This record gives sequence, C-alpha cells and structure tokens, in this order.
Amino acid sequence: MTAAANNAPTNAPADLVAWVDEVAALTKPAAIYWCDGSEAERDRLYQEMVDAGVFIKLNEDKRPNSYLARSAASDVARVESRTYICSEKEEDAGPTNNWAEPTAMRETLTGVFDGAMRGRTMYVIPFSMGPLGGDISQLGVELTDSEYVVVNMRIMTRIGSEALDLIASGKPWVKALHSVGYPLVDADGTRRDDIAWPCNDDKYITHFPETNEIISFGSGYGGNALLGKKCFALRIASTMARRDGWMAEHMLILKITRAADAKEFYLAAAFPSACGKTNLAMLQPTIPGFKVETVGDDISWMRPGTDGRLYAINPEAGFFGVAPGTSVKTNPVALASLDHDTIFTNVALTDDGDVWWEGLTSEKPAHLIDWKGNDWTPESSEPAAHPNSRFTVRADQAATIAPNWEDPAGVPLDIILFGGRRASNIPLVAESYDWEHGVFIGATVSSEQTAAAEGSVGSLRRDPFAMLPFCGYNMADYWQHWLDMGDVLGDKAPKIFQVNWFRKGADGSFLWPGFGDNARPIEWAIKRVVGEVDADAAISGQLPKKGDLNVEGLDVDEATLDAIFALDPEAWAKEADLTEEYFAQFGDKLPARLSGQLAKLRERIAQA
Ligand code: GTP
Ligand code: SPV
Ligand code: MN
Repeated sequence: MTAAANNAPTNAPADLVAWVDEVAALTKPAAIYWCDGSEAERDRLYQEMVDAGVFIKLNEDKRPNSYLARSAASDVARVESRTYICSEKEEDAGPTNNWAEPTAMRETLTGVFDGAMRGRTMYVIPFSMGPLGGDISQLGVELTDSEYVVVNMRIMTRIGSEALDLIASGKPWVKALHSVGYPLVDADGTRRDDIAWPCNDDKYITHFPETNEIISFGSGYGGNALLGKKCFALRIASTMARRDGWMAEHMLILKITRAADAKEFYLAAAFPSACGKTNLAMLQPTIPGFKVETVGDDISWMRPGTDGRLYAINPEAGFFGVAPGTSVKTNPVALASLDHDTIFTNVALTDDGDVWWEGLTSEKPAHLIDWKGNDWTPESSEPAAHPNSRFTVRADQAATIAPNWEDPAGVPLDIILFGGRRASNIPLVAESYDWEHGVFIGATVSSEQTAAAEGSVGSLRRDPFAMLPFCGYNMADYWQHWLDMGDVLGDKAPKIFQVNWFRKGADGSFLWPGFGDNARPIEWAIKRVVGEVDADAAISGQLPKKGDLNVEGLDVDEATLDAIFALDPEAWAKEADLTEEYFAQFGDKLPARLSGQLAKLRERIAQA
C-alpha cells in the first residue's frame, strides 16, 4: 500500500506538514484532507454522513439543516478512568489525576495507533480557541479520522484556513491527535464495513503537559474527541496558564445590565458537569430590571488586564449542551437556539423526524425511536434520550448572546460563583469573607455526580473548582496558583460567592425554584459588589440579611427560605472533618493558607 498524499496547503508550515506525515506513516490512512472550514466542505461532509448512515437528517421543515447521531452504547460520556496526565513527574499530576509515565504511554499509544486509520480519511483541522488572532486566544491542530469530530469542531471552535494562516505566521500551536480506533482495513488488507458509531473498547485520553500535546484513542464522544474542549481548553491550558500567569477554568460567563443605573456587571461561575452552567448562561430573569446576556457556557480563560482587573474570554464558539431537562420552562433561550443548524447526539427521534428528550414536554410522545435506535413508548422502562445526550450549536444562535462575546480583550469580571449539586448543608448563596476564603470554598466544592461522566450517578464527590476531571496538574498547586492570582489582583479581584440551586427538603423535592429565579441571589451578589447591602457573618460565609434577598412574586414561604439558608453546626463539623481528610491526600503540597482557612471555619462552627 502506498502512503497517502499529504495534500498540505502551500502555506502550511514545515513542522506541521512533518507532523502530519509522521502521524500518517503510523496510522496509515487511505487519504489526508486539510479542512478549510468552509460551508461547502461542511455540506459535503453532512451529505456523506447521511449517505453512510452516520447522521439522520431531521425534518427540514421543522428543524432545518439539523442532524441526529447515535453513539455506541459503550461510548456515551467522558471516561475519567481512561484519562491520563503524562507529566514527567508523578507528583506534577497529583493525587486526583491518573498519571502515566510519558515514555511508556507513548509506546502504548504508538502500538494502538499503528494502522488505526487504515481505510479512513485523516482530517487535518487547524483551529483557534478564542477569537482568531486574539491575545488570549490559542491555536491548535486536531488530526482525526472521524467526520463527526470535524463537523462538531466546526461548531465548537473556529476551524479552517484563517487558523492555518495564523499558524503559518509562526504562532505556537498545540498538537491534538485523535482516532476512534476502528480501522476499516487490517494489516493483511482485509476490509470490513464501517458502522454508524465506530469506537474501540480500549480508550486512552492522554495529555502531555510539558510538550502541550493531546493524544486520544478509542472514543468519539464529546470531551474525549472534540479535543479543543476539555483536553486543550482546560487540561493543557490550565498548565499553560499556571506557567504564564493566567487561568483556564470550567466556568460560564455572563453579562448583566441593571436597568436602574444602566451599570454592567460580568460574572463567571464554576459548576461541575451537568450542574447548570448552560442554564445559567442563558438566564431569563424572573425579576424586573435585569438584562442577562451570554458570553460563554462552559469554559473561561482569564487574565489580569493592564488596569489590574481580571478579564475573561470564552475560548469556545459553540455549546455542547445537555439536552435532557432543556425545555420552554427551564431554558427557552437554549431551546430556541436549537431550531436550526444543530447536531443532536443520543436524543430520541419522533415519528415526524424531529427530536425529543426527557423534560422537553410534560406529555411524552406516544411513540419514539430511542437513542439506541429501538421503538419506545411511554410504557418503556428506559429513558428515550440518554441522560448525557447533547446538542451542538453555534453560540451566536442563542438570542441572549452578548454583542461583545467575541471581544478578544475579554470582559472584566466582578463576580465569581462556585456551585455544586448539594441536597443539604450548602445555602442558596453566601459571600466569601475574602479571596483566600473564596479559594477555600472553591477547593472544597462537592457535588452529586451526574451522567456527564462514567461513575455512579448521585454519589457525592469532591469536585474542587468544578475542575476535578479537568485540571492538568497537581490540584494543590492549582489552589496555590489561585492564591497567587489573588495576590496579583489585590483589591481589583472579583468577589467570590458560593451558590447551591439544588438543596432539598425533607420530602426530597428542591427547595429553590431555580432557573430564572437564580437571578435573585445574583441580584443580591451585585448589591454586595456595589456596597448597597450589608451581610450576616455565618459559618460558611456571609449570608443575605433577612429581607435583602428579593423574593417578590415568588411562591416560597418563610419556613422554606429558612431551610434554604439553614446552617447546622453539627453537620458542618462533619463537613470540616471530611475536608481535613480530603486535604490530607495532598500532603505538604497543600497551601498553608487553606489549612488556615479550615481552622477559621472550625472557629466559626464552634462559635455558632
Ligand atoms: P456541562 O456541559 O456538562 O459542563 O453541564 P452544564 O453545567 O452546562 O449543565 P446544564 O446547564 O446543561 O444543566 C444540566 C442539568 O441541570 C439540566 O437537567 C437542568 O435542567 C438542570 N438545572 C440547571 N439549572 C438548574 C436549577 O437552577 N435548578 C434545578 N433544579 N436544576 C437545574
Ligand atoms: C462536561 O462534562 O463538563 C462537558 C461535556 O462539558 S464534555 O465536552 O463531554 O466534557
Ligand atoms: Mn463542561
């Protein structure tokens, strides 16, 4: 078999062409194709995918230019157990990451990638994370044998010729290699047919932080395969950020305009996967006098500006959002943004060629084809859409997108929120005593696990800064980096708050209505930033004074409000003990200021 021609555009730099050649020599694709990012290219790929049965075209009248993909049942979420940080030293990955020795891992990867693309096309995707050419933006090139990845990357990032031009101009770029691990031809030339969702039981999602490289094998789903997202924009970027004095965070970004004084505020919020970032990013406030616009829904890159404030950009260009639970009631903006030009993965198909998922309508359709491709009726025992089914849509299809969402300079942050899914103990909103206490709050976040990753859904786990699966280095060093950034920002630092939309009553139902009403605690946070209200010192932070949280027009009684803010010293003493145990695994890497914060928490518990 002769090697596939490289086909590199004339301006492709030599180091990139050489890498493409090197990967092609190993993976042995039938062809190499360089993506230009054009609409014609996209349309051709969509058509090929429909013809191959990879994509189902949805009803053109109901949902123009939109498609449904169904994954293999074994490939439905990120696989944290197969995600590795391959730093030279194990302690640089830290106790919360899977570490693999880089030389040994490279050997393993060379083994599985040998011939992995036989019979397939290898796509070369130059891409930019962040606006093209922006100071905070970064470039990358993903090599993949998946058309699904190409068309999703086209929505989620800025791909094609312009990104390649920037790479050609000499800017640094990150290598991101991906294969689904399902060659169509084996070593002795025997062919097999392709399938709708090729993948491999053996999976490796690997990161080499010292050389800014990503190598991913065996999965086609979300963060495992769209390498600009978690692998680059969080794991690799977090290590770059630590080296260069910035921050890469699992945060949405909001712009809030207060009608009363036309003042603008910017907020970033870190919640674990499937805990409400996309929802909050498109908040429709239930209180008057607030305009909320979207800057980003999942990732934030933040840097101190020349004025000393912290500026944030959204490095992504689209949303890869959780479908179940998205409805006219919970997130009308997201829902409307999906009216056209959307890729759906693992949702259900209606009889008229449209999509459905749990929570979309209160009444279930009489018949569907479920995410596995089987007939489904309301009597079926399994959900019609997979709990981690997703939509992929360009960010500017959201009606709430902020006009300045692509400002390469970013937006100045006033507020940072940390949240999780906690049935007990954590109040609706509390302000940290200072940045250091805010870092303690972020470091100790715990949350009930969701279907966004493998693992047991519902079990409580620590998810510091919502970065547990996404920090590319030792979590304790990351906390120190946050403390250091606070020292740099000084009194220009955003104020840090903790929120919890998910507290439950004795009967197991949510105490707080959530969604649009989340504007209320945010309104209070803004009042704190502006200095318009005082707060009550409490165990976990500073709480709104009675009457300061705007509950006008809300059907929540006094007793429920008390329960939403209740802090039980005994339960908090247990939280503190668990935090001590949790901190212990970081040994002497744990910043002393965080043990100091734990001691202060214990003092407040003792005084309560
Ligand atoms: P990733 O994309 O995985 O990072 O998730 P995300 O944080 O963007 O999650 P998303 O906004 O998609 O929310 C996931 C789930 O949380 C959906 O089922 C929502 O209905 C639910 N949710 C979001 N906000 C609220 C809220 O205020 N209250 C309650 N009870 N549920 C909420
Ligand atoms: C998450 O799990 O936090 C996501 C989805 O945003 S994925 O891109 O699959 O990581
Ligand atoms: Mn996420």
